[in-house]
Amino acid sequence: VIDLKTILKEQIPIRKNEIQKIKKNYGNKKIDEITINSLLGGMRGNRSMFWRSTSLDPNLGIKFHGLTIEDCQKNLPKLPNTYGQDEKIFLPETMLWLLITGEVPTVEQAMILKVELAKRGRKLPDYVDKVMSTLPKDLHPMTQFAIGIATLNKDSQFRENYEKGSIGKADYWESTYEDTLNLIALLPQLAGKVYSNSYNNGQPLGQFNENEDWSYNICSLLGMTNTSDSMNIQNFDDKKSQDFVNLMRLYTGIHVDHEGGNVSAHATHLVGSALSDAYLSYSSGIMGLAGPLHGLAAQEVVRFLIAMNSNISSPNDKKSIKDYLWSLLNSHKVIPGYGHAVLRQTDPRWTAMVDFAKRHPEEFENDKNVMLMQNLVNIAPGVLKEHGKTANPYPNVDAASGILFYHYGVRELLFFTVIFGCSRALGPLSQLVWDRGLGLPIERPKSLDLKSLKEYCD
Ligand code: CMX
Repeated sequence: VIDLKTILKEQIPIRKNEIQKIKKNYGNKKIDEITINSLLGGMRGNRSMFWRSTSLDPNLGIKFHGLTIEDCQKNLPKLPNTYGQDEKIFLPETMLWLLITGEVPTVEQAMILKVELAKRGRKLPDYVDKVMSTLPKDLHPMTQFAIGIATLNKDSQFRENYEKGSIGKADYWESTYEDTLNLIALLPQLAGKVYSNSYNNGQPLGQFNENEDWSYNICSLLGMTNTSDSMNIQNFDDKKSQDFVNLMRLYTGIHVDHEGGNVSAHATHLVGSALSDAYLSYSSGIMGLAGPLHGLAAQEVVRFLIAMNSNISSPNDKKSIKDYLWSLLNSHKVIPGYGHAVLRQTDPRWTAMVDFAKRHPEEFENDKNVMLMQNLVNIAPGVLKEHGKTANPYPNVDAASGILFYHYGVRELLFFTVIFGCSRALGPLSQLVWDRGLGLPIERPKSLDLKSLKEYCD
């Protein structure tokens, strides 16, 4: 079978049956315990959510249906006739197939999905364009993005069918799938619209090319390719243009999901559990991604690297770097880009981004910020260990991602999170299709008021 929807149609009843059996036979089996610390500590580590596709291993990092990032780089197919294709970098389209089906697509399957997304993404509906054009240019890019996504719910097939009463519960997944694909397909257009609204007086910087892939179109709509689709605002030559598109593919391919409990994924899942459609659900995810403790971290790292570089004589001056880090820690500040709530090793997403820089030495050899980013990994973990508080002294993905985009000219730091938001759609929305397919219920944990909490304190 080569069609994603047909595969889903086959898989859903099988998996639904499996889940029903698990519920029937093991429904009362205990998985975890809730302590007062977890209740008051953001439910950290509580095993209380079902998330089908990804799981975070504290040492190996994120796994996509069991595959590490390295596995995905090896196994996800590279597609023929893809603009500037880097043999090591997979397209997010292939990852979307893996997320939804649990299987690595064939080249043919991935090609069909790529073409289908490009078809669905060719034009932003006029009413969305109009709504977004009226937004203040200085409205936060993530607010604009969330508004654009939520506005698309006018076209939600799920919402329309549900209102008409024309579908039963067993069919909910099908229109959710249509909404999901339509939404993911339109994200390059929405991101381009936000970028031109915020930074180019609303004037388009590029156009959508139906023959190209999803990440290429994000770049062309930002005006950042040297092809005829784009204004080429950075004056890229062929190589730089292709490298930037590959960086975008890499970034948007590995940020798709980080299991279910992170704020953007959880918010999408929670709102979706009320049978809100894919657009409303994911706009909530975007609102969460806009928080400084979640999606905004990459910009903090960029500010930190620039500030450090202006305070030290050279990015190779180990002693000054060490002193700078200690001055941060001594004034009770964190070292941005280091540490993680779950991971206990270097984030493999960081490794993938740094590997990109290492494979393009001529591009980055004079970039002081990238140099500093690469040198820090030999210094910061030692400092953090000596400091003695941080559970994980190693770099997370944000330590590398923002500074690479910055290098290519994305200097509008607030916009980084919009690119993150394009990528993060793929995981939580694949889950939403399965939430409907499996008929998962509305989420409704029990909360305790202070009086009830105190009753546990005797
Ligand atoms: N620099 C200095 N101190 C740090 C630190 C860092 N990079 N990371 C953790 N610590 C401190 C914590 O602030 C905490 O101190 P207190 O006990 O005084 O509150 C202590 O070490 C223990 O924290 P932890 O259990 O190691 O980490 P948490 O799970 O509480 O927090 C995180 C995780 C990411 C918020 C934290 O490591 C941090 O603030 N890092 C820097 C910011 C950053 O890089 N954020 C991006 C996160 C990327 C992602 O989530 O995907």
